[in-house]
Formats: sequence, C-alpha cells, structure tokens
Amino acid sequence: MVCGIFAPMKTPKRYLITSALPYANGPKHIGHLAGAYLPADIYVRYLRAQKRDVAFVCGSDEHGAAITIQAIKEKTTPKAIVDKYHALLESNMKDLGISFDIYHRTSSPLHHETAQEFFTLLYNQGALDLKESEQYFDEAANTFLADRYITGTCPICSSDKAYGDQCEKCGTSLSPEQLINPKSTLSGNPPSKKKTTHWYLPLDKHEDFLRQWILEEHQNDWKTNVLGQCKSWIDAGLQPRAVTRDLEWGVKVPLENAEGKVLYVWFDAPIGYISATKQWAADNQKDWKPYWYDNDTKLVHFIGKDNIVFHCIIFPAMLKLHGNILPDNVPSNEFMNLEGDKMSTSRGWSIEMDEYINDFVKKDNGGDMMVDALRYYLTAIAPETKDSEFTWKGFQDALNSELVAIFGNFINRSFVLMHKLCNGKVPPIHSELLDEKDKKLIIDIQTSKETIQSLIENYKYRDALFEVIDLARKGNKYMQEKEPWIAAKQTDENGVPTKEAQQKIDATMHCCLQLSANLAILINPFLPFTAKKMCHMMKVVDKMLEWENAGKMNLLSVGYSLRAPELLFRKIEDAEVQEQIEKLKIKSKKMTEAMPQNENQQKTEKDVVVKPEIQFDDFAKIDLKTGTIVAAQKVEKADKLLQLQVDLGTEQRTIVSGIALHHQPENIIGQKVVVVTNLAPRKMRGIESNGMILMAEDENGKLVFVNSEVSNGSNVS
Ligand code: B3M
Ligand code: ZN
Repeated sequence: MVCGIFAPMKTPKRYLITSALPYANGPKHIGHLAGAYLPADIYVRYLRAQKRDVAFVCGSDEHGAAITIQAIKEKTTPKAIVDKYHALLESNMKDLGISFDIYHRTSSPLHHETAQEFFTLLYNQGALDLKESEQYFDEAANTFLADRYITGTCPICSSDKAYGDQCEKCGTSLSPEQLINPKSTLSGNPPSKKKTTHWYLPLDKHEDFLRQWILEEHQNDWKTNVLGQCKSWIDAGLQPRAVTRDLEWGVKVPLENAEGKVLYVWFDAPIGYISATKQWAADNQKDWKPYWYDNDTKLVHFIGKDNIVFHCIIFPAMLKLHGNILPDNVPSNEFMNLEGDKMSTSRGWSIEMDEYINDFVKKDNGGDMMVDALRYYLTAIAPETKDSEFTWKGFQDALNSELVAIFGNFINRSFVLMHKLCNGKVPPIHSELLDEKDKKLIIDIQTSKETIQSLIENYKYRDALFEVIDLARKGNKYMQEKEPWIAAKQTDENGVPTKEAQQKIDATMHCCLQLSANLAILINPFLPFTAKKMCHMMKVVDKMLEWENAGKMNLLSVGYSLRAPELLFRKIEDAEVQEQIEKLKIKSKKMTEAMPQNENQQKTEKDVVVKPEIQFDDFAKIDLKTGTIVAAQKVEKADKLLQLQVDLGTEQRTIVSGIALHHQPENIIGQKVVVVTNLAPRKMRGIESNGMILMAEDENGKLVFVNSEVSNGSNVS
C-alpha cells in the first residue's frame, strides 16, 4: 500500500545530495543542524540503504566578508580563521553522525580552479555584463563596502543591524543602497561613494526560464515556502546581480584587467558543490562528470530558508548557462527557535553543536546514544513547514516519553522475555498457528515500511519518524495483548510450560523479534547509532539494515542465539534540564554584555512601531483623503518604487510609493487607497511625488493596502 497522496517516482540512476556550506567563521548551532544537515543525512542514509548510487557533498564556505570580519574580530588572518573553524565544523558534523562522503573546503586550489573555470566559461559566452557604478567606500579603511562590510537600518523591518546583503532579522535580501543610515562595519563611519566596475549576471534575461522552470514545472513537487519566496522574487522583477567584488580575500577574477577583484562569495560558494564532487570522485576512483551533466542524476540541495534565492534562482541560472543539470528539489527548512527566542550565536542564545557534544556526548553517561537522542528530537520538531521551537523540557519529554518509553521499551522487553521464556534463542513459529493479532502485526510492518519510504522520498522526515515510533507502539500493544508471561504459567507437572503454551509463547516472541529487526532497519536513517547497537544485540551484520529487508519476517533465523539487551537510550533528569536553561541564560547575558552598546539593545516588536505621543492638533494638520489608483508603473533603476496616478475625486495626483517589492503595477489598478494629501512635494528619482499613500504591514512584513470603500475625495479622520 502506498501512502495515497504521493505519486510513485521513477528511480534516477544516481543522486547528488548537497547541504549548504557553512561559513567557517565560528561554531554552528543545532538550528543549522536541523535545517540543512540532519534532513540531508536522513535522506542519504535511506538512499544508501536502498543501494542507490549517491554522493553526499558539503564543505566549509571560506570566503566572503563573514570570514574577513571574523578575522578582524579575532585579530588574526582570514586563513587562520578558516583553518580553525573548518576543523571544528568537520569534527562536529562527524560526531553528530552526519555522513558526508566529503567535507571539502572552498579555500582549496581545486575549488579556486573550478570556480575560475566556471566564471571564464560564462564570460566567454558573453553571459556576464561589465558595468560601472558608484559603490559605498570607506575612506578610512580605503576599501569598498559590499555585503557585510556595511550595516544600517532595514527598510522592511526597521532592524538597525541589517547588512548590505541581507537583513538577518526579517530575512530580506538587500543591496547596500537600500539600507537606511548606512555605516561601515570597519570604521563605523558613514560611507562615501566611489566609482568601480564589476561583472553582472543579468538575471532579468533569465526570468522567463526561471518562471517556467520553478513556478510551472515544479509547482507540485517543491515545498510551498520555497515556491512562495521564488514567486515573490520573480514577480518583483529580477535584477542583474554583481558577481564580483573589490576585495582581497576570495577567488581571484580570472581576467587580465581585474586586479584586486574576487568572485562574489555567493558566486563561488555553490560551485563548491562541484569542486567537492570532483575531489570525492578523485579520492574514490570515480568519474565526477555524470553527477553534474547527466540528466539521470537527481540533484537535491538541502538548505535553510535564508538561502532560497541563491539556490533556486541565482545558482540554477548559472548552472544552466554552464551546461549543468538543475536541482530536482531544494527542500528548505524554516528556522528553529530556542526557548522562546530566535537562535543566535552572537547573542549567546543558542546551543552550539560543539556545546551539545561536550555536555552530552562526551560525558560518562552519554556517547552515541545522546547523538541519536538529539537527532530524534530535532527531527520530531523539524521546522519543515513553519518555524519551530527547541525547549529543553520538550527534549526531555520527547526522549523520556517517546524514545525511551515506546521504542526503547519495546526492544528491551522483547529481548528480556526472549531470554526468560525462549532460552535466549529465536523461537520457532508455525504459520498454521498464527492468529489474527499476529497476522495484523505482519501487515502493519509492511504498511509502515511503504509509508515511511514514501514520506522520506517526499522530504517529510518528521512524519516518517513518527511512523517508526508508531510501529513500535503497535509492537508494545501486541505484546501486551498476547501476554506471553501468562501462557508461561500454564505448566506441566515438572513446572515447564505445556507444549501448547510454549508454542504460543514462541509465536509471540518470534513476531516481536522479527519486528525488532524491522525496527532497526526503519530507524536506521534517523538514529544510525541505535540501529547499529541493535544489530550488535541481534548478532547480525550491518548488511541486514538494507532497506529491501524491511517488511520481511525471517530476518532472524530460528534457533539463533541473541545477546542480552543493551541500553539504547537514557532518560534526561529534571536537574539536567534546569542546568541547561541556567547555562543558556548566563551565556547569553555574558555575550550581550560584551557586545558594543548599540548592538545589544534588542528591539521588541513594540519598540519598532510605537512613536512618541502627539497632540490632537498635530494630527489635525494631516489631510487624509481617499482615492483610487488609476495608473501604476515601475520607476526605472529603483527596485522599490512605483509611480502611481491617484484619482482623488477632484484631481489626479502623481505619487511615488515604495511598494514595488510587494505589488505588481498591473495588479493594483483600481485599488482604493488612503492618501496623505498635504505632505510637502518630494522628488524621488527625478519624479515629483505629491502625497503619500498609507499602507499597513502584515504579519509577514508585506505591505498591504488600508482599504476604504467610500467615494474618492472623502475625508479620513
Ligand atoms: N555559507 C550561507 C550560510 O551559511 C552560506 C551558504 C553557502 S551554500 C552554497 O547560511
Ligand atoms: Zn529586516
């Protein structure tokens, strides 16, 4: 039985699975793990168990301002930074069971070569445009200020910590020009402007292809959050993107007249997937090319939601120009919060992978079992469709009442009873003696296998994991109903169970043990260390974990003696929960206190919107009238502006409004609006704006119209 909602898929010849390359600028927290690494690892472990040809590649992203700014902070060189954090990230991922086939790095010569070759091919095709523009410049530091070298206030959410490439609070991608009150990260000074030339990828020329490929071809198989973000980007009109920067640290632009220029980090980083594949292939005597050129390769990028535009729009446009295959899917997760607040390494409100490893895995009562405990909880609360929240209490509950009480309990009881009632051996079963309960259990195992398979192939790991737990729950119920300990009391004159009673016990325990073996196979992609331990208890080799074995009822041979049960999981005590919460509070207090003054003043939603009190007279000065938008068009060279003609009943006004990122001109003709009509005229991009329309910000940060169903020119008071 296949889970009804999904159509069966054709099996591709090979898979190339990537996880976002983390910046090697510091430790990464468990929110990152839950977003881009753990789901990919589950998928890959499943594919390997299916004996599919799969390469799982990742590595450190070692370029860009993220690295050089950290080097300034730590008073060292960018090279020292990437060496230090690359080693840390590589070892953390390994400790947490993330089974990359290769964890590469973008500072490697092979990567530089690969990225330069990529750029050159596009350049030679004429696919890149050279343009001169004025860019922000820091006179004191004598350097151009792109991306994270410039900060300011976000035009969308008003956070005063937005970077020149992105606002981390609301996730909006920005250009330095959009920042309000920009200042240099290096000197803290307001920047000046200076002319420079750069190469641009004209995304606007690829808009039709991207719209067709994403919004039509993938409208049914990509996640809604991914499609939604892509749609708003495409609808807002794609703009040319500079793919080079004036910086020292990075991949040098491979052209003669390009002194002091490097590739933009978001141009070279995704090419890191290709260089990693090349290195992996070289290390394993394989040919890398089919993984990037053969259409029968399924390429899947696992990422967090702040990376969507790069993986769904920019990189695919690059891949297409370069002649590569395109991703089949980009399953992006939302964010995982922590104890009621956004996770943030810099504010200390986080659980770093490294911290968890030290506090739980490398402790006496820890080990791999605590890796699986974390993998369990992170999958159970995975932010697959919306932001989710990690709490230490939730971790404790999930562990104690699901993993220990359901899964661990079933395996433990099966092994204990088998030793007690069946001499420590797999007992025989007579098929003619199977009752309805036995038969139902056998069907349940098969059904679960198919459901889990279908869910995993459709990137629904939470539900897949719950299905495994549910099967263990069915096992507990089965054992409880069959009560082999009662049959054991039907004894003959020597005190041993009667033949009939023993046959009943044997049938029940046989089914429980075969279910245990099945559970090992089904849990393996999620909790690989647990599956391995179960194999050890059953004295079977890891080969048993191959997916095709799931659903079988002869995995353990009759008469085979099994080991005593081992401890699969341990409970989390209340004191541990308290300790972690305290630790989090202390860490965050320490780190926010150490921050420069203006950075640690966390704004609440209210701080952003509440303005000082005004008197009625102040309000009465504002002339508000209703109107209708009768014409709308984009303002040239201004991403955010629309030029509107608004009918106010007695007159028409030209109003320039910053809503272009939120509304298409053709969709707002006829829209009723409220207008501030006595605002002094203001010139924007050469157009005089005579008034302002009022907009409201919805919960997603989108600007929506304040509706007014009255005739034009009515006073608003
Ligand atoms: N390093 C951004 C990030 O860590 C970036 C991802 C690159 S994936 C090619 O969110
Ligand atoms: Zn913002």
